[in-house]
Amino acid sequence: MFKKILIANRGEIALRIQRACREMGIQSVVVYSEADRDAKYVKLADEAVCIGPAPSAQSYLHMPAIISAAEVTDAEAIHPGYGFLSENADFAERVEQSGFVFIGPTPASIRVMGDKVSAKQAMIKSGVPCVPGSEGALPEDPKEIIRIARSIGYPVIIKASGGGGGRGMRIVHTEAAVIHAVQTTRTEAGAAFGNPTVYMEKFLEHPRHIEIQILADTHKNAVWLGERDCSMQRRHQKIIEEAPAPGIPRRVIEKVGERCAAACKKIGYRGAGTFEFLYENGEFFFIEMNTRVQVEHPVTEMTSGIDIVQMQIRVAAGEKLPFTQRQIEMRGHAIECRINAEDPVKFIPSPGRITTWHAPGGPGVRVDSHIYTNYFVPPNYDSMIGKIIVHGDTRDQALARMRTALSETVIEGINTNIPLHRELMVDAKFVEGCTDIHYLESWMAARKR
Ligand code: MV4
Repeated sequence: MFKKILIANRGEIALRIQRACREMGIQSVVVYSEADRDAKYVKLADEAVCIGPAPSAQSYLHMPAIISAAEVTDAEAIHPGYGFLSENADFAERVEQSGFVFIGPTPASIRVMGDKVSAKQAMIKSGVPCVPGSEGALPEDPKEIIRIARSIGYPVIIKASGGGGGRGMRIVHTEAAVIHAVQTTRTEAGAAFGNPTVYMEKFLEHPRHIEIQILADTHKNAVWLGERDCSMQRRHQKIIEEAPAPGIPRRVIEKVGERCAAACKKIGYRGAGTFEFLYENGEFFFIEMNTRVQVEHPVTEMTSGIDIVQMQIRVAAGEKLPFTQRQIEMRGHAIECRINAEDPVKFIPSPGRITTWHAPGGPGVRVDSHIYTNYFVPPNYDSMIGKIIVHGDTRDQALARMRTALSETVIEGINTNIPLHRELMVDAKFVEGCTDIHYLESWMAARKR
């Protein structure tokens, strides 16, 4: 096992990774920008290295500074967390070329999944069900494009191969609009991602966003740890996640979960990963794979009892997964609310000093956050300041625990989205379960009037 790991991230996930290291007897080195000098994860770390000024481009995204920090502190491995450089294949490659272990998949896997056309092709080959669409990239010939769109049937969606997470997409309802839409998406994708390749899919109108968590080692073992329902989102920012997904038959999930684990073995995937699906009318359709630990990993940790971050570290060190699929037992129900420093109605970021912080507690309550009383939330980064995660025997119990947890939580000095979460936890449709990806935005539009 590693003696020392460098954590190339900030905020709650830097703290989360550090906790895993401490529990495993591994020394942790953190890196921080000038804006994060007083951060809790910096104070608690064994070692800390300042890597530059506040802007991410000059700190958390600055590869030479991070690799130098690993060199001067004699770290053996680098954990990228989520966001920043976590899905940058060039970074993973530079980490390995500098003699460190990248705690994540191989650069080749990251590259395949980063290109959405090649990711989809890998999934089709591995037997993972995908959204019906163009076989690979769209051709140049307008006649061919029209033919493909007709065979899929309208509405269709044009997506950039270099996009993902909701960037570079365009919905097309009629044949009259398709060529122009393809051209515009190509031009935008070329400018935004340096890759004008686009592909086409059937546009699903009311899907849910369900994802499958997997873990794989370098000894040909791969398991899936159930699913998460992440449909409650606004502008591609998830705010609530839960496991299991309410109302989906177990046999349907099991079939897709087994396919994901089999695909990992087939492509030689290592580490933690997430298969994202759209779920509509009882069917799963793969859209993208994330090759990092995700913000919402705690809901799976609560239902599986497995520490996903520790497993990432263990498989990166070459260890075998310490369990087989049969030994994994999912129990109860978990819900996560992401706490953002923002206006609960207008969503404008609300950085500043936290004057009061009372964390919730009690049975089945977990708080993953780096905040403290007197902490200054810097304006330079994502507005997420923590997550409240609850676990219960049933969804009803988890909901009750989340309502209690939210009622106990006090954050003063800045605005947060806690009032929004309090409303959603008693919303009849959410409580019923099975709300789709458009629910939150329509709910907000209806509330405004
Ligand atoms: C789709 C779709 C409907 N049909 N693909 C948005 C994020 C990116 N990961 C893929 N996305 C979508 N792809 C087809 N064929 C609808 C979305 C989508 C969405 C997906 C997941 C979660 C939230 C979303 C919000 C709007 C659109």
